[in-house]
Amino acid sequence: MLTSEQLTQYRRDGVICLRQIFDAEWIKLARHGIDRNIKNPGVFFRDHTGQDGAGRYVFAFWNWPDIPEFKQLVFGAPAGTLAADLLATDRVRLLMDNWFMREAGCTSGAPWHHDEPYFDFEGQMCIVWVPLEGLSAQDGLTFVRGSHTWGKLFVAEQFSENVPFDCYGDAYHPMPEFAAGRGQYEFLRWDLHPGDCLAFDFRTVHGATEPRQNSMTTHRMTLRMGGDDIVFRPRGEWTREISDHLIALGQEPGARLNNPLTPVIYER
Ligand SMILES: O=C(O)CCC(=O)C(=O)O
Repeated sequence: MLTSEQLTQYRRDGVICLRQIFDAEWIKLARHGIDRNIKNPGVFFRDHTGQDGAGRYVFAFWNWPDIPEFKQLVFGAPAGTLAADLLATDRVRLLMDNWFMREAGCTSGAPWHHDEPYFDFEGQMCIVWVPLEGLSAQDGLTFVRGSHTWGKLFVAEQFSENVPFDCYGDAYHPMPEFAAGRGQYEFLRWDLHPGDCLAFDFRTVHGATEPRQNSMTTHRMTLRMGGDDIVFRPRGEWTREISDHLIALGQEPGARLNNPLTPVIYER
């Protein structure tokens, strides 16, 4: 599905912008699924609206078994095919479906982070991030080019008030002050139209910390995926709720994924 130039770019930068991958039907399904989910939020619904309360910033994950629209997106084209190319694997597992909504006027957003320390998974993983409305570069995500190759784990930040949550241990470093050292880093971001997506490595540092320009509510659907060799390794207290959930579904710590919530969604 992807050209060798695109794959080279993904491996070099840790992120790639892909144009017109998702059709109008996919976008419609994702929007309907989100609307259905908002009416019936599950246990993994999170409200990270800032203290000023100016427009909600909410997200939810692991809803695909209960939301028929999400089930269709997860098992249908093209997300799995895309991940098979990005991860150079023949079997792709869904790790998580996760949508985000930022209402008009919302002042809160994703702090600088990379996804690795939020998850109990070990191995090669990618995220496909699909905006469901057009977005200016400033309203989307900004990436630190090449940060997936730094070989460093950063403290997982809580999304609401940008304070470190209980992520501890010598392995986790403080996130660099990007605003102060802007010249040292190269940043990547894109204007996006419905149908476009950003695909990025689990280790690539990114955030949405700048003031919003968009005066309308925006939604994005993301699928987090890995190869069939992903191992489940609970990280610590800060991921306990999600680790316990997988363990209750029969997932064994230290073993390859084998639970109904993270199925194989694509096989070549
Ligand atoms: O879309 C957003 O608001 C944040 C997404 C994000 O940071 C992620 O998917 O890792």
